[in-house]
Amino acid sequence: MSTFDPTRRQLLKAAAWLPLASACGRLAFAGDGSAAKPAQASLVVHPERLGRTVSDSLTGFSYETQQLENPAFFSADNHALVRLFRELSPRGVLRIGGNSSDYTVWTAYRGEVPTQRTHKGGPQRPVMLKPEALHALAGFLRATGWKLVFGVNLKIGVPTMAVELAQAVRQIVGDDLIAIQIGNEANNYEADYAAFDKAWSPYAKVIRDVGVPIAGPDTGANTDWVIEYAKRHGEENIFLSRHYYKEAAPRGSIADLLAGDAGFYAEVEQAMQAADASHLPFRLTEANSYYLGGRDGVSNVFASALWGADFMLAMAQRGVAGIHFHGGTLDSIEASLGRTADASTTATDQAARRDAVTSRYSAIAGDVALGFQPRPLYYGMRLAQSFAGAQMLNADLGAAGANLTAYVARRGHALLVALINKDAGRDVAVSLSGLRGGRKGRLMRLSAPALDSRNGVVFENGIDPARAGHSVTVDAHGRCSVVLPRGSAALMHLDRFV
Ligand code: BDP
Repeated sequence: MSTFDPTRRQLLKAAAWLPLASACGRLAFAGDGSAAKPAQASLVVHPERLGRTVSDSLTGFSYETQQLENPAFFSADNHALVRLFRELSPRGVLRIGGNSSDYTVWTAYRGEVPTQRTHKGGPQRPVMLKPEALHALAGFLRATGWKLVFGVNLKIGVPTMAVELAQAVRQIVGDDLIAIQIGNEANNYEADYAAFDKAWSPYAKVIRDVGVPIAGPDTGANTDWVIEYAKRHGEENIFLSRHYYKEAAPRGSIADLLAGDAGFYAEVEQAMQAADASHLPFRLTEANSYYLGGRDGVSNVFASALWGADFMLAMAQRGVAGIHFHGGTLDSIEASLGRTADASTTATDQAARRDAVTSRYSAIAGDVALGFQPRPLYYGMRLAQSFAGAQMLNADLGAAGANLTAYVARRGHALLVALINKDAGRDVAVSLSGLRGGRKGRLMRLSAPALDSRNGVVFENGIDPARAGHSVTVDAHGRCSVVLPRGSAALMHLDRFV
């Protein structure tokens, strides 16, 4: 459990609900007189209606190749970052790529490398990737237990350099490498799928010829590319991939982010048909709230935690095997966009200084010099990570008009229920039914003083789920009620459910 400044008014107000809200089976309200009556929602659990199995490696991060220019960043000696990765997931996947991967020169390559033309909005200088950075990265992976997906350059047009880099990654990182991807968001620089395929094929051939596994197409948006790629190259690949951002940063807002993205969910279902037909996992190898570096006051506040938890679980429910939240230092992201980072701050406290050197959407803030700390999004990822390896169950949610989502899964003998109240204006009382009568469990809340809070995020998960949060009991009829204050979430863990 993590607590920062639990002194603000709204948190106290939310806390006033807690003892009553977690008393499953008895629904009572501790309103302060000013709050409207909570929306009355219902969730009917159907233990027999099995959904997808959630991948063990649901949780992922994505960083720019440029981040490797400082080999001390992804290094076993970077204990604070190692700990944050390990505490998030024992089996996560780190993807290295982004715009800077298409501008990367492998310094051990002895062949000719043409000078790359720069474009407005993209990197303005090549990244010089040195072998020592890959050795340090290999140590980081061993220390965290995470695996790697690594992107090599397509745009520069030198397959011989790409294959040498791919081989070096394979040799240095060993079995911790899942796959090499070729090119980042080629939809932004190839005219159409056919042009991409033509440029990509010689790279894929030489990389596969030396026995290094590949994945792709790592397109920024086009789901039709994923489908076409699966048809043509499914058998040669370890997984299929694309990226996701809700919108460009200037168009971002808390209300927009929390509204969800039904259009994208439908696209994911199409991509999953292609993935299932090719028997391949589908990963969102780069994703976050808003591209162009994220939006201050949205991507880095508590709303992003609720969004992140909901997004991960919505994806897991549809069968997506992994979501890689893009982030890293401000300079690495700004450089990927052809901009110069302004990390200056007048703040003297360590937390604010770490925040200032970090890209706006990053789930982890900090750098090697200042150390690292979780951002709100990190806690949302943690909630969703509880579902990794579990079996999703289909449940019927009656949201009573509130912006509420719910996810149910079975893990071993336990039942997991995530309830996410993304509504900024309404508290919600959820009546759960279809549960096993008399079962006991824990309710772990994810909350913060307000949706726009940068600090003060609390997720009551603790190290031992049997003692975390508050105890709950299902009544003899298999019912139980939970009150979720507006802009908050909860994870329920019921023991001996099966
Ligand atoms: C993606 C790029 C990444 C950028 C990100 C952004 O792959 O390098 O940092 O957009 O715009 O398209 O934030």
